[in-house]
Amino acid sequence: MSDVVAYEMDGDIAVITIANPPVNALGHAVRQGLWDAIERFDADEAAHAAVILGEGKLFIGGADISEFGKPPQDPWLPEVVNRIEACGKPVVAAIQGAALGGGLEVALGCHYRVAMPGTKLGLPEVNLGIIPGAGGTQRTPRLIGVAASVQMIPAGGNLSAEDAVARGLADTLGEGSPREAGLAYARELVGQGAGPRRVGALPCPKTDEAALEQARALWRKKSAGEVARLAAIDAVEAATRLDIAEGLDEERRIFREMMETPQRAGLIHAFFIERKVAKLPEIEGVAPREVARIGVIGGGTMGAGIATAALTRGLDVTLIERDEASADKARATISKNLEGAVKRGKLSDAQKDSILSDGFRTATGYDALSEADLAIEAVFEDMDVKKQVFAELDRVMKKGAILATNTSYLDVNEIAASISRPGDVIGLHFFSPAHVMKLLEVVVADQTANDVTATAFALAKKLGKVAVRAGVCDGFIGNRILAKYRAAADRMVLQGASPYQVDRAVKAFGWPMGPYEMGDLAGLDIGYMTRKRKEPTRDPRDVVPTWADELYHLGRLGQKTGRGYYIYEEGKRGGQEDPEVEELVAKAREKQGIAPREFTDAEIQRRYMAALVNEAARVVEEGIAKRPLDVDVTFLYGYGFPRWRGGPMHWADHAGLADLLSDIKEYAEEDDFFWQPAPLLERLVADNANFASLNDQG
Ligand code: 3H9
Repeated sequence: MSDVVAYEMDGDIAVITIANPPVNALGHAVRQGLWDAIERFDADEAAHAAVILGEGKLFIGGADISEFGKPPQDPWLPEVVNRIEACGKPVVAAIQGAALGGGLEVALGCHYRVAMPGTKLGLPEVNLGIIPGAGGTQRTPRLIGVAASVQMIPAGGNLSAEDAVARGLADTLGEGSPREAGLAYARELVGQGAGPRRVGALPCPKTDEAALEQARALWRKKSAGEVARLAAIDAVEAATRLDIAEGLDEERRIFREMMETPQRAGLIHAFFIERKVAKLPEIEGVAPREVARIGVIGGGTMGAGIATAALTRGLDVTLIERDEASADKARATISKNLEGAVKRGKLSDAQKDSILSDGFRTATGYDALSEADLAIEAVFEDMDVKKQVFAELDRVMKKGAILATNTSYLDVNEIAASISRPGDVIGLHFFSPAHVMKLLEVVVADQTANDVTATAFALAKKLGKVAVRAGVCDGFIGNRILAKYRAAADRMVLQGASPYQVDRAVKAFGWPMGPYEMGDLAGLDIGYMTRKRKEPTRDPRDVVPTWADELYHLGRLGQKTGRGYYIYEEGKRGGQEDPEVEELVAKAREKQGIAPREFTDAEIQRRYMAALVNEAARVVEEGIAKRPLDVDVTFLYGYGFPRWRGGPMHWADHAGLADLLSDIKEYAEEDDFFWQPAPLLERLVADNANFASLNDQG
């Protein structure tokens, strides 16, 4: 009857199976198929109960997200769920793997739920900028109560099968296959003469003001600027004061409102690009090399972080240091990192101990890497030092091993050219702390073999990282673009904005931190060293933040010295603004004869983002990032760009490229050195196109 929904009889039980790989999403054909199957079951006198199953590893992953934004097609999911619920004979959902979003809503429309052990039952809609729209906010509190609902739904969270049964979201844990478990439960119900038990007909518990208030306070703080999480709480609250039909209408109204927000578009963009980022023609169908044993050279913060990331994911790690004392220090750092994982509940104490005793060793000579499949150097950022390390790796490593550098700006082509096997060389740019940060820039050099790139992507997956392909240039994708918008911030400060106003404005946009707070966190010595490094090639028209150099010379290096742009008091979160910094800035302006002017927060945000997007357009045009989505993923995972804005390139498309270009041209009237429009941006505006149109190119 339907390609994606099968109907068959097993004795007196109708078995309705959804087969719509990969996640049995509830696209139009599935909704229609389910509708038809339920109608048939209702009319089928030989069928005494029905079981709904999802074929494959999971029950249903939710509504079909790729249909969002397109004209809706009947029957809508809420109608399908209501139709299932209205059925005159018992309907059982047999759930395995996951029942998410609309998938759980279908299960809640069923009269009984059997969950297989290991299944996740959840409503992740808010992560996509919407709320559950097929009864999830109305039926869930009827089963698990208001407090548990406002813990789960605005978090986009889920319950394990065991938890779901304990709380009443599911009725029982299944045994055997989902089909066997569903049939057994259905037969039991038929034997008992049980009729339909409609969740919508159950009374909703009374409101729980304290739980609602607590949830609102939590999400106002945790996800400032996001609308869907708070809207989901409103929808649950509606369930407590309205009957089921009115409650479903109210949920629908809020759902539709959320569908229209740019946040929904941003979050769904983020969902798809993080799955698309690893799809690159150069590695499609290319088998990665096997990586089980890795070497890490250098046990500083970065090397120890990389080793920690690898160890926690089951890789065997040999760490090379120059002497025993440094090796012991590295071991201690790794042990502390693992201790943190134990505290966060990610590892057990016993796992930590066995990782350190079985999977990890240190050595002071390179020969220990003769059997390693891949080595990553994380030594001092100096070309000669790196070349020496690579010469050693070239000498000791087996044929087919991969030689990787964690450099954050040095020329990977030059490193590769210095050894006998440049095809095996790649950049793996981790972000600090490497065992926490999700981003990995995979820096592909001119001669890097495709299977080496494929291996880097496979390794990233194994490490739980999100890999982005980057080309070779100073700073690759992320840090190269960062340098530009940091410079735009310094220019605004020189012209009259205070660093604190810049930080505040940038945070109001949604960034987790402003550039000056970020500088304090990273250490102001890093910025100073970068300026020194770039000094020989600096254009005289470039703005130098002399006040930042002065802070460095005063030993105010940020959080680690208790003072930088901000003053940090022991035991207090965050820093206090420092009037002495304002004085240093004022002196710098005076020295250059600059009369300070006022900036609005909106102008600060606009200039900051214009500098970012303009440089990002160059990065794409030069092929450093293959597609705008690579920039978006880099900023979402490496720089804390607000996910609900989709990424800077998605934001730019939404803000309007023509407006952005006209801003840049206006800024260029006062400073045509810094504000040169990127040719790609000009071309897109001339063609009335956007960055998204470039996302399908390889
Ligand atoms: C909703 O339900 C709204 C309702 O309340 C109301 C409606 C009225 N749709 O992640 P994977 C694709 S909102 C379309 O790599 P995994 C995905 O793009 C929805 N496509 O697999 C990928 O495609 P490709 C609420 C989807 O095993 C492929 O499937 N649900 C959907 O690591 C494999 O995905 C959610 O938010 C979808 N719903 O993880 C759940 N889901 O191969 C979203 C996946 O072309 N999904 N695809 O790259 C997930 O969290 C994970 O995909 C899941 C499987 C855990 C299910």
